[in-house]
Parts: sequence; structure tokens; C-alpha cells
Amino acid sequence: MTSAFDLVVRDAQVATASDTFSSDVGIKDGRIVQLGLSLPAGEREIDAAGRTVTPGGVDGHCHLDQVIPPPTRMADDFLSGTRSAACGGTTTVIPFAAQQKGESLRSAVDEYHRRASGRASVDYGFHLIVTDPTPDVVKRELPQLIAEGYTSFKIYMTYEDLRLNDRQILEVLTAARKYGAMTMIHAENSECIGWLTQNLLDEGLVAPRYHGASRPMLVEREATHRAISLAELVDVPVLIVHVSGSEAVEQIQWARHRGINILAETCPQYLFLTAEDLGIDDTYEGAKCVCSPPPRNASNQKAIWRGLVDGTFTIVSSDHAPFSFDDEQGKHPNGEKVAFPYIPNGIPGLETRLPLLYTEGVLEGRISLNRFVELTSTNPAKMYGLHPRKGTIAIGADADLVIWDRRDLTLTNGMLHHAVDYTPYEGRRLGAWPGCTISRGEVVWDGQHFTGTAGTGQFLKRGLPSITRQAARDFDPNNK
Ligand code: DUC
Ligand code: ZN
Ligand code: ZN
Repeated sequence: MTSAFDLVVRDAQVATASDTFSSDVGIKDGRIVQLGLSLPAGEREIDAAGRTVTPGGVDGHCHLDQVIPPPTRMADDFLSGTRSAACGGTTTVIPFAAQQKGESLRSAVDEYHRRASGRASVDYGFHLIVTDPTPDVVKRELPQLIAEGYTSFKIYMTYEDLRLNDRQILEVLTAARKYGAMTMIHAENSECIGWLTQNLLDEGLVAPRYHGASRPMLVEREATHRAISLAELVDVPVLIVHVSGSEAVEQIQWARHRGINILAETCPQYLFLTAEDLGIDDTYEGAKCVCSPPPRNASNQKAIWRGLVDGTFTIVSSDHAPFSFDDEQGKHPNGEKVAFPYIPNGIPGLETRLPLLYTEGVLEGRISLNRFVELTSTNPAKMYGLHPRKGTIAIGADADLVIWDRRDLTLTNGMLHHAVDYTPYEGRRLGAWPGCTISRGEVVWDGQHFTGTAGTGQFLKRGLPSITRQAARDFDPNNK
């Protein structure tokens, strides 16, 4: 007689965003079909006795195989990036389909589907990156693509080749409002960064640590305030991504007190790195931690931790932007020390996001296990139109699970499965790592080896997030 279950995860301590309870998890055809004690035997059994089981992580902000001007190139494509995600407990990734200026959004989406095709081992969606909001893009392409499941997009207030001016931001936010999409905003003041960068270069100050000096907290604070104001004018919820310190946190809290619907994301680099990691002298090693916004000082780091506890932050994402160090396509090309404005921005973090936060957040008692699940899985699933299929352990949800092992280990890049040649967290002590990751009922990481298969990751056509769907309904009651 065949079993009702393909797999039973037995005697789990299940943690969701709201509850922790003892249960077996019965899985059939990639879905959770039963929760309860003493379930009948499955075709396969995994003993989780005494171990915490959380929903698979949802990384709502990571960059994979993104097109950038040569010779720089991302180290991770969809093969290595999703493998690395699986081994770190993340079962859903949402990287970007980035529009080049002059290109249609459709062509960008087609290109990123080609890049992902046959290579992903966990499920994935795409955010759009809108860099060229022509009337055709805003009025025809965006609504079409939103209806096809690309229900979020990122816009930039900085980077010459990506940034939109305020008028363009208003146009794009209006489309988000009308069609119920989520807008992610990279908030840094481009003109201030350009001016500060030029001043530093004129003084011959080129080491990686001047990356931090060229993008101080003020430039993020100003842009965060402006992004909030533009969102208020259009009356649409937006997400401020990769918030790095207290002055941006204050702007978000100010907005919320005024009833403006602002969501906020932070990333491990603002919890676990500081400005010192960019270098305290002119050595080049700090290039490994060059990302934007840059890591800040210890008191800003504390403010970010407080924001995790007090509800300021809605999600924690990796902002995985994988550039190798000793690589001609990376940060230290042919051993050359490049001036800070030319160091590729971004650090790897897909695989380490969950274990770092589990260790320093949950095991160190800073946040509850349920808040950890909310920040890293449930809220990103909700915010990007994937809930309740993703982001929870419930009957009917995809069987995406992490079984946690409590063990002391020292993080080294050799343990990781990305294609980047370093981790900024080398040598950190960790108290937990996923002992098993399950993606739609299949074990993709057994605690020792990647056991997934390239091509089994499915493209996720995403729904409208409820928060922006509501805003769209308020805007046009006929818009269901
Ligand atoms: N900053 C970004 O805006 N994106 C990728 C990585 C980074 O540092
Ligand atoms: Zn960004
Ligand atoms: Zn990013």
C-alpha cells in the first residue's frame, strides 16, 4: 500500500512567524498536506527530533548573473547562486531582471529567463529594475508585466547608468499605485556622492575606506526622506531597501508616525560589518566589504539591531551582489588596486544570511525565533505576492523547510557553495547551520552536500502584495 505521504519530517519543533509547536510534517507532491502528532509512516522519513524546523528562507533581494559593463562580471549565475541559497536554507530567491537604458522591459525579462533556464535548483521570481521609464514602459509594459507576475520593481536614486530623477520616480510610482505593484527604492543622493567622490579623488584619497566617506549617512538620510515624500505625494506604499543606519531609520519612523505606509529592509552587512571593515588604513583588503550603502559605525549598527526588534524593519535580505576579489572580473583585477569609485559595489551573502541571523539574533536572544521567521521568510513572501504558498509551514503551502542543526562552527569561504572567492564573514563563530534544506519536498542540502538538481527550481509568477493591492483598489474601486 502506498503511503499518504512522500515524506514525513518527524517530531519537529515547527516555528512559523506566529507560533512554535511540536508536529510531524506530512508532505505529498511537494506540498505540506498534514500537520500533527504521530502521522502514519511516509515513503521517506526524516527524523527531526529535538530540532527546530522553519519555513525555507525567502531572499527578496539578491543579484544573480546581472548584466554589468565589462570587464566586471558577477561571479554567481543561477546555477551557483541557487546552489548556495539551498545550502544556506533559502528556498526562494527573487533576483532582478534589469532593464538597460534604451531596452524594453520585455527584452530584459526574456534575457533573464534565458539566464535562469535549466540552472536554478530552488524556486525564483524576478523583480524588474526600471532604468528607462519611457511612456511606453510606464503605460504599457509595466501593467502587462505586473499582470504576468512581475509584481515588484526596483528603482535607483543613484548610479549614473541606473538612476531616475524625481519626476521619473513619480511616474513610476504612479504606475505602481495604479496596478498594485511594490516599488523598492535604493535611496542615496547621487549629486552629493558625485561631489564628495570628486573631492576625495582630487586629494588623492582612493583607498577602499574612502568609499564610506563618499557615501555618508547624510546622503542616505536625504534620499530616504525624498523617497518617502515622493511616495506620500503619489500615496503609494514603497519599500526602502538596504537601510544602513540610524538617520534613515529615523526618517522611516517619522513617516510611519505620520501614517505614511513605508516598509523597510535591512541586510546582514549592516548588522555584522562596520566601517572598519572597509579598512582603517589604506590597505586594499577592505574592497571585499565595499557595498552601497556602506557599512556604518557601531552606533548605527546598534540602531539597525534595534529596528529588527522594534518592528521598524519588515524584511532582512542578503543584497547578495557577488564579485570575486582575486579575479580579473572582480574587485582586485589582475592584482590591481583600483580607486574606490571603480570597485564593484556589493558583497556575497545568500548562503550566510540565515545562519548569521539565527546565531546572532535568535541564539544570542536579540530576536525571537518567530521574528526571525517573519523577517527572513514570511514577510518577504507576503511583500512579494508569494504567501501563503511560500513563507510559512501550513497545510497547502509548498514543502520548503529548513531543519536546523545546533553546532558550533567557524565560518570559512571553503564551506560555502557560491562561486565567489571570499566571504566578508570569514572566521565568524556560528552556533547553527541548516542540517537539511527541503525545496518542494525534495532534499536539496543534507547538511554535508548539495543534493539539488539544476533546472528543478521553478519560475514563480507572483501575485499582487496585499498592501499594494489595497492601495490600487483605493485608487480605483473598479480595479479588482
Ligand atoms: N548596492 C546595490 O545597490 N546593489 C548591489 C550591491 C550594492 O552594494
Ligand atoms: Zn541597491
Ligand atoms: Zn541590491
